[in-house]
Amino acid sequence: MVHSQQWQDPDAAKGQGSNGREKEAYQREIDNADNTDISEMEKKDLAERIKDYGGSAQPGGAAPPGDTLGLAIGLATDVFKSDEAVPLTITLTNVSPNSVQANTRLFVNDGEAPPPFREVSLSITPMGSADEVEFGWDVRVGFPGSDDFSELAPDATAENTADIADLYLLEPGRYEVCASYENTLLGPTVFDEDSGEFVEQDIGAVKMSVDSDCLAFLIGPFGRQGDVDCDNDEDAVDALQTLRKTAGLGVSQNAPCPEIGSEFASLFGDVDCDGSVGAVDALKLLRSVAALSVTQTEPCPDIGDSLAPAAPASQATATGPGLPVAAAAGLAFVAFGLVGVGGAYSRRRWGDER
Ligand SMILES: [Ca+2]
Ligand SMILES: [Ca+2]
Repeated sequence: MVHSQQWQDPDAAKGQGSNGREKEAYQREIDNADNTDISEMEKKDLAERIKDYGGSAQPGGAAPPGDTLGLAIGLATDVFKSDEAVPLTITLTNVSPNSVQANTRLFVNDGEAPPPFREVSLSITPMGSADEVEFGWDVRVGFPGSDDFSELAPDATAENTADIADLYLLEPGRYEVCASYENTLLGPTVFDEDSGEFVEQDIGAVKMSVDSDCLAFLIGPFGRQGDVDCDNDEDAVDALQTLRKTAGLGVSQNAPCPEIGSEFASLFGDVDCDGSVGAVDALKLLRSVAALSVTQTEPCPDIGDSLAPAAPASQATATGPGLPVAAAAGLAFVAFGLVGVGGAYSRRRWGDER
């Protein structure tokens, strides 16, 4: 059994807890190493992973934990189409009065990965649900190296942008996203050729964890035909908002909500699907409220019907044979398009060709 499969037995996984699950998964890879082409060096890397796993951030480092680093997240807008990227900006700020050494790689990984391999983990939950959205990848990133640590002057920031539509199994809907930063290392972990081991260098980096505030966003098409103010009903207020929009007046909506007339499930608010949003749409909303007939240009979702498409092709978590973890020199697999801060971002789906 390989690492990724270990995660796929929900009952076993639940019983074990995430720490035990991870630890066992890594141990399993070492145990299986004799049957694979994992080298001694890679075995050591795995052993290091186990050693470093399981700690939430311990106090220590040059600066005391708390009020040293601040974490913020940002989105350029709060409404996205289902085929669009959702670039989340993650900003780490030195909020202390002193310069600090910080792990500024800001690698976004599954919250169940060992701490050295996830400076940033996200919690994304559908509104009104407690179930977190699943992380869509099985990532192997190495320890943060020399380029991944930076000295941050007071108020200085490090930033990374991650496409959360790519990283997470998001479907059309409303979500809330919150981020956590965690660093458990005193400095970069580098491969020492003399000893043949990975060595954690103590540069007094800040060991701490910190959470960001949360943001709401919407992936669409989503919502219901005619509910132009996104308050989950189609009524005279929606007709009024449509008229206000048509008259160039301000519109009150329940955010996140697409702008009326924006290209979103055809034109948002175009309840008769004739290609424009206007007073006729408001009238038809009122007719619908009064249970009168409404003419539409078909195909067109009826007023009150869901604007969400049929289940989108969601990204499956790939499975495959266990592949050797990063070799010492690289600690990196196939580079991908996220903007990293001072370090190689890399990831791979299990089973992908290198
Ligand atoms: Ca409404
Ligand atoms: Ca119309």
